Amino acid sequence: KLVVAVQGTRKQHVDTVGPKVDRQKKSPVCSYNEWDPLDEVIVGRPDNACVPSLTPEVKAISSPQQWEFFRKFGGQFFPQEHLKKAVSQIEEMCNVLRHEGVTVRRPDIVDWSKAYETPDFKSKGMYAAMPRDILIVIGEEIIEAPMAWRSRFFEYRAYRSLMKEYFQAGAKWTTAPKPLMSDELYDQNYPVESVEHRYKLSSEGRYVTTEFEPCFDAADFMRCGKDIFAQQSQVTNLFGIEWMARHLGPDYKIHLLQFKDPNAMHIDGTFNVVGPGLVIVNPARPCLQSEMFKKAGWKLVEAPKPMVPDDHPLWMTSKWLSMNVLMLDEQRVMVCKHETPTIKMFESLGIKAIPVDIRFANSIGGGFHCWTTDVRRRGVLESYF
Ligand code: ABU
Repeated sequence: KLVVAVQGTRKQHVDTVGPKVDRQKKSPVCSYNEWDPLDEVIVGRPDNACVPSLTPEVKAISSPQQWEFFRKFGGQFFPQEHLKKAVSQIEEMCNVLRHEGVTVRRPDIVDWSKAYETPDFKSKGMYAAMPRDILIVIGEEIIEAPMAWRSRFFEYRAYRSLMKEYFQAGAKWTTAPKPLMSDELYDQNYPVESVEHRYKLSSEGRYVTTEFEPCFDAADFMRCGKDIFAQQSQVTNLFGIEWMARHLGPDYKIHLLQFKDPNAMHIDGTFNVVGPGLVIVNPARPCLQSEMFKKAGWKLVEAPKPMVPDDHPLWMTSKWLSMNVLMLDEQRVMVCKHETPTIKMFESLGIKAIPVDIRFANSIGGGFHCWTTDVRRRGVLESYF
């Protein structure tokens, strides 16, 4: 007999090493794509969100006009009045999800203003607002991503209570290799002064993150059953995509997509798959492989121009959050209540819009897709491509 320590007990004798779960019961974690009927979702928290410092990786995704904000507020909380409004908007979003029959789970509240130091760097935290960046569910497995920002090094701590609970109930729980985030991970001389130069660099596959060690944000992957679409970006390197491909093995095929996007960070404001063979594409960030989808019979629909006014602060993102929607199933989409053209576009596709207002929450970096990680959708592994 093997002897293992089981959580919450002294040593126990068991016949085999393995999870103490009822194997007849279904895993609480299970999702294969972005549109099957949603049963359970994690919604992020704006609480205690802090502004990251203006490090090379932050500079690479923000416009020079925003740098003064990061210089002034880096390491401090986002403006408190703004955060209060974000908290109440996200509470309302959770209520709407519950009303639509979805179980809502939340990360723990953490003080992100605490300074920390590893052998390689010093930083403060950022937030647990965007679970889509750190967690991805593929089948019955939930994977914690090896994110590239130093301010996000300890973000996983806010999700540990949930991860332990899902694991104990039968989910497969993986943390990808944690990056050191030493200086070698970042191109210290990444030229961010001109947008034109950034276009050139990204077309050559050069981003601020080097290939020193694997890193990725989970939001750079878009799940469509056996096919998963990924982009290299300012936070996701080829080493990280290779790790994911080998980790998932032959049941899944990862397709590397390229877009004309000088600030690439997260595929879900660029190429959002909302149904089998149905993609909302960003007209400002053309996909170099769009022919491949057309040949496969997929429908590519251009997102309408975003409606967000110029004076509304969007500190870490573009206006294209308008297309960063969350599918509740193939017929229902959670979409910004002010984005009338986007609502009309979905209605013309026969998809009912569930309008919600999270504009103040958008300001700290994400739309409905970013603010969530779907934990369980009712569906099976299929091929759509
Ligand atoms: N995950 C947020 C993406 C936002 C943008 O593409 O601008």
